[in-house]
Amino acid sequence: MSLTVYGVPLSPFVRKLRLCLAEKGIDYQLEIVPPFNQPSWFLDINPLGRIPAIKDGNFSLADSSVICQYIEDKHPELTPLLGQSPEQKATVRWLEKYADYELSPLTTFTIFQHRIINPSMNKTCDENVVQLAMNEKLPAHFDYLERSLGNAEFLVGGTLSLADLSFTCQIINMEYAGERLDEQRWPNLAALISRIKARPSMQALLQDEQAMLASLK
Ligand SMILES: N[C@@H](CCC(=O)N[C@@H](CS)C(=O)NCC(=O)O)C(=O)O
Repeated sequence: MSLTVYGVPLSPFVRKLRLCLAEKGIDYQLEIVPPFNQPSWFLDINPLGRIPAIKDGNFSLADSSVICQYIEDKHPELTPLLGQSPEQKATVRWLEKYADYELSPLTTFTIFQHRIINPSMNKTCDENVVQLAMNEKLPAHFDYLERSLGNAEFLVGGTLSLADLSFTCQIINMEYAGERLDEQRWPNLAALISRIKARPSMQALLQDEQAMLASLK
């Protein structure tokens, strides 16, 4: 097996990459590298010290979006996840970026961080910032994404893409921290999350993540 993914299972960005590989049917090995105190060889791959990164033969690369794009370009014969037409490709990139840069500061780096990571490191959970993220900041994003999805089965082009995976990966970290998207208010998004979570690619990962989640709790 020549492809190695570096990271930890609970990271939404690692999860996104692993889903991308699973949906394309690409084998890889996961080598655990935490998001802090990384060895110097890892900082040679990503001087920013962020996970995931990969090694594919002699080639190393960092950043989940860049890696998924590389995998898509390298294996055009496998299930495409980045759209078909220029418009679809641009929209997938936009929504992936939206999830990674607009949702993650709230779902992962606020709610998951305070409720799960902080207590595991003997730091306090600031419930005020969690409530602010959940009740004041996230709803406008969910409104936008609910409108973008409409009654469609997937966010872009009627087929699974990295837009759906990136969004759902962020929601999973929020759910691990005890919060759920209100299905009365955002019914289409809630249904999308259920569909993506039911996929075999996701089911396999979620089982894999439970042990690590339990150890943090
Ligand atoms: N844009 C990056 C974000 C990766 C990221 O922020 N990963 C977190 C873990 S969820 C991390 O490694 N944080 C450590 C740090 O920022 O020092 C990607 O998509 O790969």
